Amino acid sequence: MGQTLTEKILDDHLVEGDLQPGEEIGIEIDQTLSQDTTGTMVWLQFEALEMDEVQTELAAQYCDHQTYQFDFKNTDDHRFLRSAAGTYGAYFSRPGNGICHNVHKENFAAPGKTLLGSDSHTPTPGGLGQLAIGAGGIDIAVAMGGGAYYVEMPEVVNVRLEGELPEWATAKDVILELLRRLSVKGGVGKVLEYTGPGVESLSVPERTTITNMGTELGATSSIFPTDDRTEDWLARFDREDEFVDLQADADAEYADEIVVDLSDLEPLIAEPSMPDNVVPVREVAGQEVEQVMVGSCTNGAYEDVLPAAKMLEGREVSKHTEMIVAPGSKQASEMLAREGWTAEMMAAGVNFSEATCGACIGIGHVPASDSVSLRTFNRNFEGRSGIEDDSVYLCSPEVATASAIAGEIVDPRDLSDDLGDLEAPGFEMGTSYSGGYGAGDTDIITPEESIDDDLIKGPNISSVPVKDPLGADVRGETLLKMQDNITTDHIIPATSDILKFRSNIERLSEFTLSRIDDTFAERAKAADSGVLVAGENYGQGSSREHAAMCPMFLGVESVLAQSFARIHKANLFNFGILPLNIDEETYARIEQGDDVEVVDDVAAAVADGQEEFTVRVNDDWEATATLDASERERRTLAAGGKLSLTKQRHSEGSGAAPADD
Ligand code: MIC
Ligand code: SF4
Repeated sequence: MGQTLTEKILDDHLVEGDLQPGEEIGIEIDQTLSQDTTGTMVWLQFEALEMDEVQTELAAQYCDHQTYQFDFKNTDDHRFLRSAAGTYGAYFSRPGNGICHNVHKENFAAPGKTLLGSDSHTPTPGGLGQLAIGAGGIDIAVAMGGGAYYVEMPEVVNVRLEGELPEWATAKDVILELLRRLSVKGGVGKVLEYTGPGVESLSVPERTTITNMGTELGATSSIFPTDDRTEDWLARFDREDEFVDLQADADAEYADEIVVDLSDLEPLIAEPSMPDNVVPVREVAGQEVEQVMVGSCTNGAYEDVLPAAKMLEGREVSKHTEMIVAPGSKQASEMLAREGWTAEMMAAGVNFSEATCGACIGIGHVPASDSVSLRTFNRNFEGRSGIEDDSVYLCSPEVATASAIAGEIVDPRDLSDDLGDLEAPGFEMGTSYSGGYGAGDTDIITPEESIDDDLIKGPNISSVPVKDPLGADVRGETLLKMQDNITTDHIIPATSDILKFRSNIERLSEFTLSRIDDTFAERAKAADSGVLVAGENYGQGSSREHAAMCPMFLGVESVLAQSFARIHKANLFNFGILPLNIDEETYARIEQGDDVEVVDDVAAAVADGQEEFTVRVNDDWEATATLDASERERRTLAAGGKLSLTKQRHSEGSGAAPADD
């Protein structure tokens, strides 16, 4: 039987296990990436592993989320990251050089290689045939140390693209259509592999918009085959020698097939406050829009901004609306500037931001109260923009720009009818990226160019908390009962007032779950130990391991949920928190404040491979909860987390870090 493209790449990198869906596999990692808000923990954990240098083919450290450096703590983080990259042999991309996914795609992403990144949108370069996966920081640290990455073998789903996009429909509408059909948990445990005749009609930047936002489906990764367009993309960066022809076998078998006829698509929009609240733009047209933002790792390429620039040529942004363009990389900014598009857009009333994540997580350009903000980003979780009760819509640059011109949400087809002379800009590749455009080179410090040979830690950079091994008793108050689809933005918000403590867990933990209940941290500390209860898809969204570290620091012993998001579940194991699955009935019955006890000798049961646990509530009623964990995850949990396990092995003298098998 033939193989899917995903299976081929996994097979090439397999160090443990079989490629059977649901089985745990270990794979070798060729490249890693980390960014500023997860990177400090990555390098502190790498330091704790006591390795001299990075072992992967390539490791890259970006500074992209908090580049405005409002506080010295951010600047200290950036300096620490530069020093760590230099000390241990990683590439360092300076603050302002762009968003990790965009800069990685331009400079390092390579077909057929594996990439592990401490950011959930790491799958972006799947658009050029790289198998890229997002994970928690300690998993990146272990991979940098030469350790395998362990993940449940995903089901590979064939997303067959047919036809071609009609005028005004875009790659963003392809992924919004999938979100509309599958929901934010529809991709959990899956890799979405794109095939079919529609693939060749999409350029690499369009493909990467789709793979980037596959994360919103909860997918482990998303990937396209390679072709002339991939080769052409690499050649634009003088990297054509990295091209590899990659296709699934003709007789490959997929777990499922989804057909998307591109020619049926129309401009779509995700309404507040979930990326899967997708409707045709025409259904919500007419609402006044106060803010429009074009950019982010989803739609921040030069080619994504170009349609906006063309649409604005000779026109103006409405007086009702502020329009901000935040290109995804400095290289994209430089190209737009040199080709005159920046000036054109400025004349139309657009403001430019540096190439940063920024507003995507509420750092700058926070919307006004009671206002609509239209963004080309990938997430619109409530409050993420920096104001509670926000109204953030997600759409393509074309819809965003048309709405900026109209001052209200509008389907660009209707605006072009109104204006008479507004043509669909189409999707055009940039003329040349290399030679002439310097940002790619000047803002990346290679390991050879490093100016550091020691770590520089500012006063806010503390150490990584380590938990004690799992004990026999897991018992405590239900500190919080939450609904479905709780995001890591709920657990540890990323807004600027909070983000500056990412390197200081004691301070950061004070904000744990504050978006749901601002008394949580205090109550958890007072209770000393406790559990959390949640519905489906607990921990969706970002890869931030802080969402496990902080609850652990506050004494949370277990999370009882109907289901978990993939990266967050791995992070719970990595920080020694017991993730138990409960059924709908148990979820409905447990109340906040209830006393929950896992009846068995938990440490022994976890180590023995026990799957079913009895949970006693208020010494009154009992229910069964299940632990779905591999042997390796059980060992990690029993030790109190991955770092504890590694340290334990060190002190027993059983091999050097990274201990992971
Ligand atoms: C996000 O988009 O939520 C983030 C901020 O990029 C996170 C990483 C983080 O929390 O630092 C992610 O996607 O993993
Ligand atoms: Fe940055 Fe937003 Fe992309 Fe996350 S989703 S990497 S915050 S631009």
